[in-house]
Amino acid sequence: MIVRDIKDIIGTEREVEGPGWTSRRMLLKKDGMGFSFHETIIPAGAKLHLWYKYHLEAVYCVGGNGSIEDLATGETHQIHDGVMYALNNNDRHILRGGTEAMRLICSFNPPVTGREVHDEDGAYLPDDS
Ligand code: 9YT
Repeated sequence: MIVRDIKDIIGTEREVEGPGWTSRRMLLKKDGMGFSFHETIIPAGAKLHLWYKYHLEAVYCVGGNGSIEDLATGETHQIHDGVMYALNNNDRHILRGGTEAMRLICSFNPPVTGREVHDEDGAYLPDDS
């Protein structure tokens, strides 16, 4: 069994930051679950162009607010505590922070391996190990 407290992840190599996001990677590929599991913080007012070409991602909001724009349809969905979105078609999207920091629980399949950050398209590169 794996039991981890977010307090023991903050400030370690499992905490990764990029422009407009901080990701605390509670489960990685090496943990052997077949998916990775993160807490992600998106500050108020952030704007992220994302396109996980090589991963599927599910995201569940547990605090704060923001929105996601589906670039295939132009639709924008509001995000707040209790809302989940799943990028089941490797969907290109814009994630926007709202009026207060969003706290998101995210899972990636295949799992993120460590310290991935977004490339110029907003993707994490595939794991070729
Ligand atoms: C929601 C989202 O994709 N934010 C960017 C960071 C990512 N969730 C991660 O690596 O935790």
